[in-house]
Amino acid sequence: MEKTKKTILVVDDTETNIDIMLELLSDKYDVVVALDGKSAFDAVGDNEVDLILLDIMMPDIDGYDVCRGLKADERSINIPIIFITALDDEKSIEKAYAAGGDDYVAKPFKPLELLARIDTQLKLKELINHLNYISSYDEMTGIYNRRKFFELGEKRFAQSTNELYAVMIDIDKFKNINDSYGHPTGDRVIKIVAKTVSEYLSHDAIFGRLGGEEFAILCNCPSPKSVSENIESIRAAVEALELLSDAGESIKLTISEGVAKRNSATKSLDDLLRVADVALYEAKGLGRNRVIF
Ligand code: GH3
Ligand code: MG
Ligand code: MG
Ligand code: MG
Repeated sequence: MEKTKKTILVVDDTETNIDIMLELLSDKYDVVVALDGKSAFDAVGDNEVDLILLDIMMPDIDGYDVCRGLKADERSINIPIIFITALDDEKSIEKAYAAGGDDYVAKPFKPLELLARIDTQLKLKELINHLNYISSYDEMTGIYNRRKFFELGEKRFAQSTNELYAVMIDIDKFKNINDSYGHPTGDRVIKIVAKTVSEYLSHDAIFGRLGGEEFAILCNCPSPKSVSENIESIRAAVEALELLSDAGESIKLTISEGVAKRNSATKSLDDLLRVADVALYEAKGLGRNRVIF
């Protein structure tokens, strides 16, 4: 079930401060408490935290270090952090923002102002999440869009050696599908192909829609044989789909795939995709509905 209340983590070493926060926040938010820096990291790991209220002066790890640590971690980088502290000199405020803090409230604070600042940070976070989503995913299919595919692909290329494969996929004679059954059916076919391919991929494969009815996969695999088998299974699965047009006619659907394996001549992701694209082109030339490795 989707959770209705947002979760706020309150990090403070003084119990009275915690009690004040619980009193102020508990009606509207789920509140999680940490009494020191180490527990703050644990709490972020264990809960889906939406925002953090962070004290600065604490024994062991101070608030600045907690903030730096959380903002350096991919998993917590987008959680807004509001410092809430008795320190109200300019240097401390500057240091808090330099550590990655999103806002700063000095104690004693005005309760309604704090609630408003929390609300603002939560709205900003939602907006950022939404922007991240729409800049990364293809609206029609829900898989990575071209931009995200290349962003993740470049990273993967930099990390992987020869066990990296690229697969280019293109729907065969797709223009005919549009022409015969209409554009909305064409859209439906694109979605079904994306879903079918997804079902055959391991969780760490990078799969994106590069445009129109063209897709690409990047995957690591120790054995070329298992890659070939997997890619062939995808082709066969698409061919076996039983699709009907809106008028009830059976739609014949196939794809062609070109596969490339990284080797010493592959200097970039573009090189690898180019080789896969040449293989795809060959698959088309040989009559489509096939895999060329
Ligand atoms: P081939 O087997 O050689 O790939 O033939 P093809 O007909 O698939 O050729 P091509 O790749 O040139 O055609 C792609 C067509 O896909 C052209 C374009 O009108 C259509 N198309 C591109 N994007 C979309 C989309 O989002 N939805 C629909 N329905 N059609 C699209
Ligand atoms: Mg303190
Ligand atoms: Mg095409
Ligand atoms: Mg095509």
